[in-house]
Amino acid sequence: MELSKKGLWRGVIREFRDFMPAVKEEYITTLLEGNTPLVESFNMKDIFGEIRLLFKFEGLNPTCSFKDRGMTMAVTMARQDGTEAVICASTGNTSASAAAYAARAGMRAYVLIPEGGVALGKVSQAIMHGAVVIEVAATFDELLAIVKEVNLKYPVAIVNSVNPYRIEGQKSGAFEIAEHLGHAPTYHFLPVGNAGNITAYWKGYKEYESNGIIANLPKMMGFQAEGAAPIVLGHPVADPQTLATAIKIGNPASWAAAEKARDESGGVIDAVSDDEIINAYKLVAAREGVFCEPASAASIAGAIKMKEAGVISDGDTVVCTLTGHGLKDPDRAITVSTPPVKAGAEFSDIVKIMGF
Ligand code: AN7
Repeated sequence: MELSKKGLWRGVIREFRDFMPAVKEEYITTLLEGNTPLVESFNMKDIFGEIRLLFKFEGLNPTCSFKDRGMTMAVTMARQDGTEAVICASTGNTSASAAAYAARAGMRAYVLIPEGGVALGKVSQAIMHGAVVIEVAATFDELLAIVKEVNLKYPVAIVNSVNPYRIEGQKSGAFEIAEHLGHAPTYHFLPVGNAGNITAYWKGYKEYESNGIIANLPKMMGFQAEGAAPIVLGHPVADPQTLATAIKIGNPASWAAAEKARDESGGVIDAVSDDEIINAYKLVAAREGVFCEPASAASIAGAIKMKEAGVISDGDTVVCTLTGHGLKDPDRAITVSTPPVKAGAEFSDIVKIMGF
């Protein structure tokens, strides 16, 4: 038997070098992010019929969310520019990623999080990677304004998706899907919070299409949570509300770019309720063995809504980006599930519970 000759994955900057901003090799800061699975759905045909449905499972990145694709690029650039610290406001995943990549680069990280609004796993990551974690009684949007001001006045690089290098790195998700399928999907669904990811995916698809790597473009389908749906409403939401804390954002930084992605692609930005999000979150875990966090499931909830509305139909290829891992938010998983059955160490009791 021979060993596999497959090369080792080198992270998104090196793998997609021709499409990434030029950086010197010595500054590349990577945890070998990207190369995440595109998992085909088999067990949801009662809902989706003959739609080909696939999940881009971004929870399998190094810090368990899609943010790592952009963070490798943003931290690499900050390092190349000689900056010694990074800062972000975050609903959690950006802070986890910034903290990890800053640690890798030997830089300081400052992260501002809304008090009580960040899932446990994400806070634990930021702390473990040595970031200065500042919890504030404020919304994400208010914190982003503070972070922008710090960036203007002090030598600290902002690594929120207002940093254009974040978008450059994140567009690699679209490259991988295009390479995997050999074409773009008919529809691409994703959750929308600060709206960087929908912007990045659209940029990625367009770059592959204009370079002749793929011949088609998808319709971009963004879904906000009903209580945090500024783009759908057409105005900022001062006090956003949703169980999907990752997308609890009332004034997205990439608002205009997201609308452009929607309009150029002929797509939709719509909202789903928390009930629809939790239903999709439980469904994909129970039926497909894929555990994503609640915000990620807004993409699936959106696809279910669009299937019911007759927008997507048999023969379409539909990709849902599952932006973060379910283990990020164990509290929510436990809250929405049946608790474990308690039993004594008696063989007969246990087999009885098993139904024998
Ligand atoms: C799991 O970490 O904004 O529309 O500060 O963590 O690109 O903002 C997270 C966003 C979707 C929305 N799914 O993406 C942050 C943050 C998950 C997320 C989004 C986020 P964007």
